[in-house]
Amino acid sequence: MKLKRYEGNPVLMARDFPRPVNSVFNAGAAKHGDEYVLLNRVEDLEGLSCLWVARSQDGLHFTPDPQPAMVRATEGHYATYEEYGIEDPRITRIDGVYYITYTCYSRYAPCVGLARTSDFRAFERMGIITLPQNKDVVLFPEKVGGRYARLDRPSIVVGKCDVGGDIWISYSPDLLHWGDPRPVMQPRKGRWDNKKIGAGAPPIKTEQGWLEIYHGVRETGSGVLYRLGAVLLDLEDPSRVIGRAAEPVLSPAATEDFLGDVMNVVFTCGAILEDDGEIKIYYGAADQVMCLATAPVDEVIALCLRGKEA
Ligand code: BMA
Repeated sequence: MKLKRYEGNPVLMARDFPRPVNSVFNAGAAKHGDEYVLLNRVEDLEGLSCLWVARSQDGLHFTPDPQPAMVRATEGHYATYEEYGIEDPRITRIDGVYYITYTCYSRYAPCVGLARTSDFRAFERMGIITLPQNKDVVLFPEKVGGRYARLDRPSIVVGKCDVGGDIWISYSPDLLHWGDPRPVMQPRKGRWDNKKIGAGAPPIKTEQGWLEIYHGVRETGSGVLYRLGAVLLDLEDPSRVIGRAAEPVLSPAATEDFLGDVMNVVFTCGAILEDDGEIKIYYGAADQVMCLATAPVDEVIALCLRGKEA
């Protein structure tokens, strides 16, 4: 099973934006009323990222807003954490509010911020919800066992200085204070996701379990190689892996996956499950452009169930 790349890729490029920017990639995705919304990571010409909304009626053709939605704070509380920019937003709708988890970059290394919006016009920061180094936070769209839940990826040092990371779950009464952390899954030795892994799109609820599209990284002779994988987590206890696809669902293969600032990268922060069972996975290619790939969700789930447990 492989995701099908949209033949009109890329769906967004730097030149689509109303002012000169370096790149657009790793967007969070949501359906708000009859509109598809991508909250893009847009890197400016200085190399600092902000978050910028683009809208679409069909999920294929997107128009960026005139201005970014959120730019790094340069004064006040958040300036400490956002000094080098804000990146890789994920959007989760909980009880009608869209929560955004995003990477805050600063001299203190990455940590994760939480913001919210009800309309994708006004955005409000709520707090910093991890210590550094942590990234790839995705919120579950509903409480699990009476608590909010999230996946995250605290970085760990492997060997003397190499950085790796596993996917963890933790829980919260209020989305701001998190605890009860448990490991969920690890890189697999010798395989395509052997170096580090991180949650991609927020978990999608299906009858068979929580479907999580994640990224897996392998170190190669020419640098790191980012691919997308799929895993199914237990609905009642999402710290338990039901099945993890053995092979990636998307690997760099199209020209746009190689032609950019960082070669050999496909990276997702957002996916939408349509009523007809198609899953739309939006992904950044080569840290340069935004692309789309699709698959029947049942096929992705079947691949997870065929995979060995992590
Ligand atoms: C990760 C993040 C992503 C990026 C990827 C590949 O660590 O910084 O934003 O797409 O590396 O460069």
